[in-house]
Amino acid sequence: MARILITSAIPYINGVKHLGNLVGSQLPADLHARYMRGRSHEVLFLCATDEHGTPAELAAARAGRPVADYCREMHATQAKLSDGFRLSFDHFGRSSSPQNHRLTQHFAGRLAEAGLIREVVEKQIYSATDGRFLPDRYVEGTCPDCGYEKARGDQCENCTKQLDPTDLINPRSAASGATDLEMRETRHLYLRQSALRDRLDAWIATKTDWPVLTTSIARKWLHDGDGLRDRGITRDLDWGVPVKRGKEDWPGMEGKVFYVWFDAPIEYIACAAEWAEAGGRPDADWQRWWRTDMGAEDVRYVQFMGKDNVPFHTLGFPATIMGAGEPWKMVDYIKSFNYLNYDGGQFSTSQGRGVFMDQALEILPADYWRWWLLSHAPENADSEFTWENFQAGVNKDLADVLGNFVSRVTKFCRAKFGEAVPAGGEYGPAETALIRALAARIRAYEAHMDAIEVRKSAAELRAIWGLGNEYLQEAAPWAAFRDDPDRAAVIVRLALNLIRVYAVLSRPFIPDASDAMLAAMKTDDRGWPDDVAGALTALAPGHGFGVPGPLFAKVSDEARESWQEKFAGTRG
Ligand code: B3M
Ligand code: ZN
Repeated sequence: MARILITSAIPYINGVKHLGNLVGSQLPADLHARYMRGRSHEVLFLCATDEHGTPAELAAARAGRPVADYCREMHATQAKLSDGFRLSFDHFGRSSSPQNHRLTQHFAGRLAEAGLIREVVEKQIYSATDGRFLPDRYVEGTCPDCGYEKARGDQCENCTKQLDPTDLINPRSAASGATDLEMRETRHLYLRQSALRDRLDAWIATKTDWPVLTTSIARKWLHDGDGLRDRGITRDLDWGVPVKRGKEDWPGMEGKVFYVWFDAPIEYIACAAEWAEAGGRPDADWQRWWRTDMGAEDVRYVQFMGKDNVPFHTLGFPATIMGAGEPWKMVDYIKSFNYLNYDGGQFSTSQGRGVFMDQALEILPADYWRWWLLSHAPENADSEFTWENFQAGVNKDLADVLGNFVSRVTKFCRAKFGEAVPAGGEYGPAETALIRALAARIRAYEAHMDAIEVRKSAAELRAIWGLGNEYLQEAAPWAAFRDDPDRAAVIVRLALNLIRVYAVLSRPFIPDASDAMLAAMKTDDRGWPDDVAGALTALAPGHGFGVPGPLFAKVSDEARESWQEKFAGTRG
């Protein structure tokens, strides 16, 4: 039995996530966690909300709420949606937790002691009216390129030009509209990533098994000119982790907080501490996942994220850990994803374009989304959500293949033999052939799941479901029943057992349907089919079962069209 630590990139607090966010980190992480638990490994699966930074402050201001309240409420909202999608986190934490405050300050202190932090005095925009420095997004003005009057300090939304706040014409504070802006000196901490470059390079070089998407991004930032620049890790904001050196105040840093990308990855560790505290466990319980001097040396740590987050996880966070010089667990495998597009364009949070997690669950249960998203995960390239493709995937794979199999088998057995696994006859050549074919496919499925090849796993699972239908079609128990009821009993007995095996194998993808199949088979036996022949006799003659309601309803053309229309505009 192995021990697997799994983290998903922690979603920003500033609103409900869309399906593109979901399939880029949390959902495949959940697939892996469920699979590893299904194989009897010990798993700790962590996620949290990423609560600091300008986006959080601005979202709270827009909602007219104090930022701490806004974050608390939005964390609850996101937690509820995670549950709705059956994301099986052992803990869904918060980067604003006291644990993360302490650990972030601790890491900063260690880095300072190691000589890896330097102080830099720079000029930044200050608003006397607001009594504060204004981060890029807090400055608005006219775009020098296109003349758009509401361009933000980091980018013009109209023409997409990347901007510096000082580029803006007639700059004003986005918070108050004040125009009395001036340049003032402010002091910030920089992490000397450049000093760690060789160590990072050597470390990445050992990761020969990582997806190309991950290592190519890491290498690009390591080697492209000024890629691994020293990085400012503090900001002039109110909301965040106050800048301290361990427990000590940091002279000159009063009133400043750490940059959100400094504290967010540290939350992966803090989240384990939150998990322990929430469960009344001793510190040693989380340290055995995170400290290689306290039991974590045999942990396999896997991270999931969208490609835009890769530089922070291959370089930024490892630099923090290496630089701290303490025996913290480093990541063993980084699974990254491309983007999922929406119906000919992009999903967009700022424009409310696409389907968001709350909207998705309002129209269909989680399994429909989980199956389609995972079977179309943007692994090797960007992929696209279209309603036609979604309808086709759900109707074919879930309703026609899996749902239909379960329904046909259970209804036929109830009609001819009653609601118990029928006795009589023995497995013959057709069953032996099926078992052999199944075993080959199940071993392939395991190999893809072990390798976190999400699409290939889905394709293999679909083929495994297909084998059941093909067998049923050829063995034709309804025909056999007339001349040889024992033969029909054999076929049905195998098929009923196959439903349980399907429940176990499919569980990582479609947990609710898996529950429904196990409940229909009146069993809690989630034993993995290591031995396929044995697994297909687990439900013995006489074992009761029930006919479940339809596992999946088809998506009608009318429904598809109405959703297409409903989601064509932007979110209100
Ligand atoms: N919150 C970005 C994102 O949600 C960021 C990830 C942090 S992972 C430590 O895509
Ligand atoms: Zn512009």
